[in-house]
Amino acid sequence: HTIGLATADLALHAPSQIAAAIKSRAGEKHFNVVISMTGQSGAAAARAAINNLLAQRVDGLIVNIPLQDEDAQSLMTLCQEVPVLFLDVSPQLDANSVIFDAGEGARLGVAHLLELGHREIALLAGPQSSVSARLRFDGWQQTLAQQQLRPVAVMEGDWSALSGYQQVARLLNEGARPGAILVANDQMALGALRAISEAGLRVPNDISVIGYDDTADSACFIPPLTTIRQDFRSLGKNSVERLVEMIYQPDAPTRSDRLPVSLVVRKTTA
Ligand code: IPT
Repeated sequence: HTIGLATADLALHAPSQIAAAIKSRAGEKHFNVVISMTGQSGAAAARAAINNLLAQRVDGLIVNIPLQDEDAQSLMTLCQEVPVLFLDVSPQLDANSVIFDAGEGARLGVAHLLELGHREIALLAGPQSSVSARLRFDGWQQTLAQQQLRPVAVMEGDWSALSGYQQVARLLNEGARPGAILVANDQMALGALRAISEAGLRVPNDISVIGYDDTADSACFIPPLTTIRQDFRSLGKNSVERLVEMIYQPDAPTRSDRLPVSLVVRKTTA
């Protein structure tokens, strides 16, 4: 039996760790995994990746590419009888999915900063073409609004460390001095740490930083990163088990499973 994994850019840390976790759980269940990766965002690239896997006659598909509801719907039609499980879609979508709770992750990050007494908070969001980036951003804004707070600055990167570096370097060059920055992933947080250090400022004494993902390297950043943990091994395990169920019980009802996230406090917040 073969599972097809259609994935976002594997040069990014989170998708590569998710792919590794899927591969490892599939191996235990004696399933092969074939991978089709897209470097671009958008439905056309996702469609090409999925067509490529269908041509290899996979028994089921896991799709870890950010998709709008209507794009995910039309891709399900494309797959016909082959079961599809989505990992990066909105929780409202009527489809089989296993997704992390983005609202909860956003709330945990803001709550941690508020407890430390921060009020001047800047946001560094992921690319707004990504569903998860938008859900995290909306969650930050809503949680701040509940305290009658608004972000002191809003930035957007492309998930890469370099984009985080550039965005935060520009903010600091303009003279802004937020007390804390909420960052939508750990790679951009790594770039943010470099920009803050080059501006002659200290983390966390001058500026606190919170990441998102808790990818394997984040505990080794300087200083070790406070972040929102998404347990990618658990996502890999859950998604393979769900897909195998779907392959053997094609008539089971459609379900969206939510995986919890948690705050990991290290040394970048005070
Ligand atoms: C999401 C990561 O949090 C982010 O860092 C980036 O790598 C993105 O994937 C790439 O699409 S995790 C996803 C399962 C929501």
